[in-house]
Amino acid sequence: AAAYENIQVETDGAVGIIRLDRPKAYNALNAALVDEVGHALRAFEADDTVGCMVLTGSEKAFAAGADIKEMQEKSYADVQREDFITDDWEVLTHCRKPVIAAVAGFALGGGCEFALMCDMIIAADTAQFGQPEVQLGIIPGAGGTQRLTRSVGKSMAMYMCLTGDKIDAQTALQAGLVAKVVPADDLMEETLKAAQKIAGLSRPVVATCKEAVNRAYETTLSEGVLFERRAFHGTFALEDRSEGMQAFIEKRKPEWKHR
Ligand code: CO8
Repeated sequence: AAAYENIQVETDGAVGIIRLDRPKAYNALNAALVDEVGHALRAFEADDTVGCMVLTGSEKAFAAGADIKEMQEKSYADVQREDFITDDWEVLTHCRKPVIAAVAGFALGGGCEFALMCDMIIAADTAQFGQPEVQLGIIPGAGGTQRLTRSVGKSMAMYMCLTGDKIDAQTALQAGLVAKVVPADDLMEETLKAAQKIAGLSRPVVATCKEAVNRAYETTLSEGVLFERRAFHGTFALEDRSEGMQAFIEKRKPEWKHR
């Protein structure tokens, strides 16, 4: 396995787990850490034994945002030239296998944005989400004004982005930012349960389903519905589709071929 300095990587059955691990800085997302996450994601993406991924942090923090000490020295020309730092970060949004963010503690700034790039968020009751960028004289730069707004709607997004106030896990649940809130001690167990369930399904069906949901963010309703219908039709070409329905009728568990 590759040697990483800012993350830990392991597998649990068919689930690939990436744990952000920069405890000195609440997992602040410096370039090295983001680069390592990209590397680990690509490795799991290419690994046929992996069907779903989990991105998590520590008990205290998912991530406290981009590394402020690293950003502090940069000029406009620097960030513009580097296209700071979208390319590396957006790796998360390109992968075809589902990624679940398991969030405990702080998910602030780029940390909240990183979680929003995942396909769903499961939160510990200790989770706190926020976009505190305005307090640093900047605005969110990795989806905090865009993905967050689509996730929680205008009023809550404006509230979070303009005040910088954190919201707790229950508020995040009510707002639709997270799919589920669980006791902090159960975070990994509950997240892995969902991840294992996904990883146990037919791979092409899961990938097609994720692709279809994501179209909802990129296109009009009628185009999205058409995309969905064709993708749905496409599943009828799979042996796994026959098997899934056959198993239901025979009252047994399906045995997916494409795993
Ligand atoms: N960057 C660098 N270091 C950090 C960060 C950070 N984001 N957050 C915490 N740290 C460091 C602190 O500097 C401190 O280091 P040291 O011990 O060397 O002084 C250590 O972590 C512990 O922090 P605190 O002493 O502050 O701990 P507290 O428990 O008092 O507070 C908080 C914890 C609430 C997490 C607090 O540290 C905090 O508010 N952190 C900053 C949160 C923040 O503003 N995040 C947004 C950053 S900006 C951003 O993310 C923009 C993203 C744009 C993406 C661009 C991509 C295109």
